Amino acid sequence: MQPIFDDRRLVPILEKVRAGERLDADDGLLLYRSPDILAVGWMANLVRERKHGNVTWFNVNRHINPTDVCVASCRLCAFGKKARDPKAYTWSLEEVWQRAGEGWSEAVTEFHIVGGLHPELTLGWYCEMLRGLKQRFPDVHLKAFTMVEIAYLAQRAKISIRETLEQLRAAGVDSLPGGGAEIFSERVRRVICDHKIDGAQWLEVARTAHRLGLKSNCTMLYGHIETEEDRVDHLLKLRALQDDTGGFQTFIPLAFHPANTALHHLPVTTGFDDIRSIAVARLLLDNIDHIKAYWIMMTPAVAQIAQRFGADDLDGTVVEEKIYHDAGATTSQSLRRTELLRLIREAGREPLERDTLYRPVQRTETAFTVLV
Ligand code: V47
Repeated sequence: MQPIFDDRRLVPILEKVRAGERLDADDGLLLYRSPDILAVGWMANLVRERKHGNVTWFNVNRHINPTDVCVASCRLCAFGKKARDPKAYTWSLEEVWQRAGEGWSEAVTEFHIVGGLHPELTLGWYCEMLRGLKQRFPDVHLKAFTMVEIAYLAQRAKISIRETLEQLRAAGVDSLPGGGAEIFSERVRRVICDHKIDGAQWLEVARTAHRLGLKSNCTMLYGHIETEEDRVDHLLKLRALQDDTGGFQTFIPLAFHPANTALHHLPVTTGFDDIRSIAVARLLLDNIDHIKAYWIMMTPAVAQIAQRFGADDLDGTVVEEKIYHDAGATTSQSLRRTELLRLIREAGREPLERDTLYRPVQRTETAFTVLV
């Protein structure tokens, strides 16, 4: 079938997509700039169905944020607090272990664990936290610590990134989430997150993790002061690293939520931009298997539509979310498994529950089995 595109400039891109050819930076810019969202989405859907057929993956997980105390003061963030802030919190180990078991009625397959850069919690403390979680929840995959947290823990422990990752893995880390990447452009990072490791360091930590055999995810924060060139540059840097390591499992575009941040004057992203971010990622990141629609960030309604614009994965039951809700998200904190199933089925897709490593999961009311 030859689709009719309103924006004829997209036809050469369609030809490349049909031939399975890699898109370049100019293609990426045009995809971000074209008003023909249906054409962009049509091509992304083609790639998505080529890779995953009619399946939409989803998972049953719980987020755990042990502390919001953070030495960095990133303008993009409403979550991090200074230790002296009366609203700041740090859970004890017992609290982490207890909360991990709360708030969910169906067996979760994943704990997603991230937090602030705490000036006093040691690598030893985090390792004990992980060992305690593994002891209490041996079947649950621990997806823990962004590249930024890993670099900070290494710096404080005065050991290499590699050694830090090895210790965390020995204590229970099974894979790494994709947060903290923001946008790699140094010009933009100086404004939105000047206390964080730079883009090259983020990529280097990811490379080290992948070399050790740890899978990770990757993200891009969009909708603040970045340009379309910055977005394309970010995606192509992720693609280049993936060519080398193959360690990224999924890409998650993250829309900037300005409320309660130092950048609160910026407007929120539009549905158009959120859908387009999914589609362009699917088209440029030809070597990353999955594109995830994170409903907390884009609302369940938009995440549902995203399944027809390039996304093949819906994350997740979540249970307790702090980072986006501190920044003004009005979505709920949790979706039940049955609600995820409904969002997927109503989009005409086949739901397939996965574990963190994208292995199908079979479950009863209270237990699950990973099909390997
Ligand atoms: O690291 C922080 C970003 C990330 C704001 O790997 C903000 O499976 C928007 O990384 N507005 C956390 N974004 C979320 C994240 C994530 C979510 C779901 C799945 C996975 C995965 C990863 O959110 C942070 C930061 O990049 N963030 N503040 C804000 N105001």
